This record gives sequence, structure tokens and C-alpha cells, in this order.
Amino acid sequence: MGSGSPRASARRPEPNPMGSGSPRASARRPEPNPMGSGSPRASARRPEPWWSRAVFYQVYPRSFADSDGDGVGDLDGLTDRLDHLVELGVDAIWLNPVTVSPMADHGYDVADPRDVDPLFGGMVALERLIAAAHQLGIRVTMDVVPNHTSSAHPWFQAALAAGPGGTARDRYLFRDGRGPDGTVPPNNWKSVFGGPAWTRVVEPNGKPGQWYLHLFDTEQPDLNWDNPEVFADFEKTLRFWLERGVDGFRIDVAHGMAKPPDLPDSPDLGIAVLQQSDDDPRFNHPSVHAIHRDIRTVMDRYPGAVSIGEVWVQDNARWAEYLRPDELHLGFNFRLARTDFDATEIRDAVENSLAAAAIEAATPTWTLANHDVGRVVTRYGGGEVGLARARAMAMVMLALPGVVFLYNGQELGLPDVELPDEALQDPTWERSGHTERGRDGCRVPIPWCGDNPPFGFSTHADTWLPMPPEWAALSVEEQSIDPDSTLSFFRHALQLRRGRDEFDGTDVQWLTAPKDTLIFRRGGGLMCALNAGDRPLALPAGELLLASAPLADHTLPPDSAAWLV
Ligand code: ISL
Repeated sequence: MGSGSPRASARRPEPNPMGSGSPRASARRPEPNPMGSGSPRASARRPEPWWSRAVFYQVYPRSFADSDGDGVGDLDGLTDRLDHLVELGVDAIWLNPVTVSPMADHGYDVADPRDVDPLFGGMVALERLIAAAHQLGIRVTMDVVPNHTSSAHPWFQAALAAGPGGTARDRYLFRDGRGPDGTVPPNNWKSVFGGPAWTRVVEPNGKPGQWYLHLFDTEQPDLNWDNPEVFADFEKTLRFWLERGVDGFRIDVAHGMAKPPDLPDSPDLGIAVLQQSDDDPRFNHPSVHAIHRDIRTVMDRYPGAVSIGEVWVQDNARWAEYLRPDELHLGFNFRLARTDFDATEIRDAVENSLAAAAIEAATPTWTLANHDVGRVVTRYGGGEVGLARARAMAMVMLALPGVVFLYNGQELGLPDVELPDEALQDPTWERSGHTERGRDGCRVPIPWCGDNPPFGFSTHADTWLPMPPEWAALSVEEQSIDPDSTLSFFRHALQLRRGRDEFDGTDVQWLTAPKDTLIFRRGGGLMCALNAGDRPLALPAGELLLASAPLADHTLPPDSAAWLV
């Protein structure tokens, strides 16, 4: 087992004198809001972990910036563009998988969890990124994928070669088929990407043989977490990255891993492709919590390192179990990402998310978009209205206590792209028999500059997903010079959130508000108003800090939000 010693402190950004270790106070960061009372936060506050109110910026590395001209983004491309993140004012990066992978699911099929894929620039590129980001006071967290490996992983290749019954197969979930010739899968589970969750292998003797479980693509066999070798190897992976200065992990399918004994058939829950439900036996088996306790034991050896679980569990009490003091530090809460632009539903989602976190005195988290659920502008109707609503909801999210996740391109107001069939790459498209287009539309590369695709993303015209010509107006360069752009708006919003004491406190108090609107107040004094109706909303008295759309006479137009103090 690795050395187990906490990482060299020289690798980490210096903790700030207030004890939070946050780069917020670092001289390397942009100055807090020049608009007036942007005083540093009260020094009397008790020390908090650096992530307790962080803004995480999710980088989908294929799509961020391409440094070597192959049409696919990479780590040096990201390092070259870190100034964008500094100007935006984020605290940390969440990097989607960059480890060695055949890329059947764009990196979520991991063939070597302790090396970086050459497509992304190899290990040296990650080391350069970590050093450069830390220099700028930005932390780096990365995806780890414990539920499954790639079918190209040496363990799986060994399992295939070994044939039934050997220890090599026991690292995965191999079973004999049902029916006289074993032609029927061991149970009726479906893959999240569509089609059966089982694939039958050809045995070393050339005959059809056992089946293996894969909750996702055929090329993503599920690991057997009852086998102690699996955790031992995962521990090695966690330590490997922590020793190299990574500041924490986003744990993929953190509610997966543990499976019910005997893998019973599932009732027909009518669950759609890319969806899950709380009754679903594929996920959230209670024995998963023992795994999280083991993971936490490793994390606790590296003070400041954070674990963030992807927990698709709807029930508050069951979701909160993952945030017990000896399990995850943070859990994604996806309620806002699943909520329409409706004041009542938004308030319910916020109250529910706060209540869920409160069960374990955990830090609330907020997500509107990611590489799976699609972009906000499109979800809220697209076009001008979709963009206006996306900006408004960003203000709601950024006004709430806790941790915020932004998905790259959200700060530019990018919509989902309607891609032609031949461009689609998400395994969901094939596995669903071309009934579900999958998630490619929200993964199109970022436009940086210039008038034509690839807009500075790459020097190669043929980017891995095509970029729409009309994105010229949405590029970082174009938006940087426009004070009314969505990018300028996000920069300003994050600066205020970072610099103003009014964002302090953990409570949210709802004020009386007309139908189809909501107004809440934070302990520090911030008021956030959202108008999801079709008539102007008269704002409460107070000084306006920011609005997502121009105001007339202190009234908030439909599809917009405002911050007041
Ligand atoms: O997409 C979803 C909800 O909209 C989920 O069902 C999602 O597919 C699932 O929660 C797991 O997602 C994660 O693991 C997958 C990978 O394809 C996703 O990109 C990742 O976020 C398999 O590793």
C-alpha cells in the first residue's frame, strides 16, 4: 500500500490565516467587489473547510480547450485558459475523467485509474495543471469511477481469459445465464443507457458462456464490491492522486457499487433511459454506506481533501445518509436541475434540498446543469426567454448558502446543440435503438474567440462534436468586451458572492411574495427576488446589488432576478 502520509504541504496552496484554507483571501485572487462594502469576511467566524461555500467549475475536458490540434480538448488546453477561471472567480475545478480509457463513455470507462490518458496529455499535463491552478489559488478535484471499470482494464481482460469459477471473475459480477442453455440473462435489469444490463461472453473454449453485469455500457463492467481487492485498489487510486496534490474527488455513481445479494429481478418500474428511481434495486443498496465509511477513512488522512458524491437519491432521509459525519463531505443534490421555471416548484426544491442537508448538518449543494442533465438555457425554453431564465436562476443558486457547481459554458449562456444523427457519440444513442439522442448536445466545445468554428477551441476545423456557427456571438472574447453579456454578469455575480458579507449565514428566510414570484433573505442581509410570472414584480426596499435584466422603477420584469441589501 502507498506511503499513506498526508501530501507534502508545499504542493498545497497556503491555508489562509482565518483557518479556512480558502484561496478567497489570497493576494493572487481578483480583488473583492470594488462597488463599496466588499469588506473581507468577518474574522470571528469559526474556521470552515475551504469548500464550505465554494463555487466549483466543472470542466468537461474534451470540450474545454484543445492545445494539440486534434479536435479534442486536453489538459494543457485547460492550463492555458486558467485565466478565464480566475476572471470568473471560481474556487475549484471539477475535472471529468482524464484517466486512461478507450473512451466508450468518454472516460467513465477507466482502463487505468492511476494514469492520465495520452489524449488529454498524459500525467505531465495533469501535473502542470495542478501546479498552475494552485499557483492561482484554484483547487483541482477530479472524477473517480468506483462502480465499474472499462472492459479494457487488465482485471476484466484477466477475468475473460480465466474462464468461469476462478478468482479473476470474482472482481466483477459474472453469473450463469438462465434457461436450458443459459441464453437468458441472469436477471431482468436494464442498463441506464438502454438495453439489457448483461452481456454474455465467449469463453476461452470458444463457446458462449457466462454473463457479466454492466449498469451502463457493455464496455463498463460493474465491479464486485464484496471482493476486498476492489476497495484495496480503490484506496490505492485515492491515495495516488491525493499524493499528487489533487484536492478531492467527485465520486461517480456514489449510490451504486453495492448490489443486493443474489441480484434479484427488478419490478417493472418503467424507468426511462438515463433515469433512476428510489425503488430501483440497481442503486442505493444500504451496504453502500460501509464503502463510503471506508473511503472517508482514507480521505481523513489528507486534511482539506473533499469527497463529493454523485447521489441520485430522491428521498431526503436516504440521501442524507450519504452525508453522515463519517461518509461523504458533500453530495450532489439534483433537485434544481430537475425543476421547471416555476416559483412554487423552485421554492419546494430549495426547501427540500436545505432540509435534506440539515438532517446531517451537511453543507447544501446546488446544481442547475452538468454533462448528463443538459444545459439550463434549453431546459428553460431556449432562445431569449431560456437565457433570461437561466441568468435569473443562476442568481437564485448563487444566493443560497453552501456550494455551487457551474458547468463549463453555463457562464456563456450556451444552449444545448441539436446535433445531426451522424455526430452523436453518447452510447445511449446506439443502446436505446436510436430512440434517445443522449447527452452530446450539452457537451459541444466552448467558443473562445473569432468569427467561425472552431472559435479558438482548436486549430483543427473538425472538432469532436461540431460547433454551431452562430456561437460567434457567445465566445469568451466577444462577451468579455460587453458589460451586459452573460459572462460579464456571471463575473459580477461571483465577485459579489465572494466579497460581500451579506452572503454570510446558513439560513434562508422566505418573505411574502406575490404569486409566481419568490423572495428570500439570508442571515447576512442579502435579499434575492425571482420573478417567474408574467407581470412586473415591485421589489422590496433596499439597495440593488445586481439584476439579471434591466429594471424599471425598482420593479423586476418577468424571467429575471435581483439581489438587494
Ligand atoms: O444521466 C443521468 C441522469 O440524467 C444519470 O442516470 C447518469 O447516467 C448516472 O447517474 C451516472 O452518471 C455518471 O456515470 C455514468 C456516466 O456516463 C455519466 O456521465 C456520469 O455522470 C457512467 O459512469
